[in-house]
Amino acid sequence: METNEQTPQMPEREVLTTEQQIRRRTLKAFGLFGLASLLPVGIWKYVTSQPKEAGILKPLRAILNSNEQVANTYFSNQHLAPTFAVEQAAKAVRINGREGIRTELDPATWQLQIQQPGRETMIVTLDEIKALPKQELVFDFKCVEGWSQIQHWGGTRLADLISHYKLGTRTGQPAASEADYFNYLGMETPDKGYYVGLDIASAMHPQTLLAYEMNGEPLTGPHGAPLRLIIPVKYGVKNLKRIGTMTFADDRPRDFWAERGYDYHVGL
Ligand SMILES: Nc1nc2c(c(=O)[nH]1)N[C@H]1C(S)=C(S)[C@@H](COP(=O)(O)O)O[C@H]1N2
Ligand SMILES: [Mo]
Repeated sequence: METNEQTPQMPEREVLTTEQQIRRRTLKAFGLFGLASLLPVGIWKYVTSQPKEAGILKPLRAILNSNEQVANTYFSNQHLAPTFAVEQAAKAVRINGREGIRTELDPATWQLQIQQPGRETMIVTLDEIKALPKQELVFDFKCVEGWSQIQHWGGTRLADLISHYKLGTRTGQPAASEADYFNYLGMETPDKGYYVGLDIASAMHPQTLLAYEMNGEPLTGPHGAPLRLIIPVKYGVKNLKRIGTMTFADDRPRDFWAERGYDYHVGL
């Protein structure tokens, strides 16, 4: 959302009743059943009529495949955002929201700090993140203000970082099941000026990226250099620019716009 210096403002958005929220969450919890209820009938038929490969429907498998063993195969949150051809992506990408990114940042000294209960803070560099499998994504980025734009991002899947570094499990070992993961992942800018909380299933979603490129070029400062979150299952607000820290937790992490009265999940 567009904000001014002192008082961040956010326009009205659809407010769900508690009943609607529970219904949505229940649908999501049921995974593919939830998917069935959200997709147009034709698309659902297409997905279910595809042959299975290793127990996972092929169109979904195509998204999950990577050199890394993707831990998100445990998760039922498989509602996929539609994707587009690279040529359809906007050249002039909108810039919106500058909380936590107004100060200068030296990309050379930037490091990602990863915090997990009961474990020492882990440091990961941009080069290490770039060494993970690269994923590109062209999708319709939606802001709660009401605008949307087809955008082209490149980076690594957050799920790949999590499985590669064996992050986010209470055991500190690779996940044996979905239940091993902490419930939430919080992210903050290095100056703590902007922060978001994510349910772990959304964080592990196969389209959730730690992006370091936009339109095939390194990220620019206003778009969140050196590393930002791209999470198509959420509205723009959760797509935190300039990630400084990631913190796994069982309690809900703080969230900038939820603190200002908006729905915590802002899911799509
Ligand atoms: N650090 C930071 N990240 C942020 C915001 C912000 O104010 N500060 N605004 C959010 C909102 S509301 C939107 S719509 C998107 C916009 O991303 P863009 O500027 O790349 O278009 O960033 C999100 N991430
Ligand atoms: Mo936004």
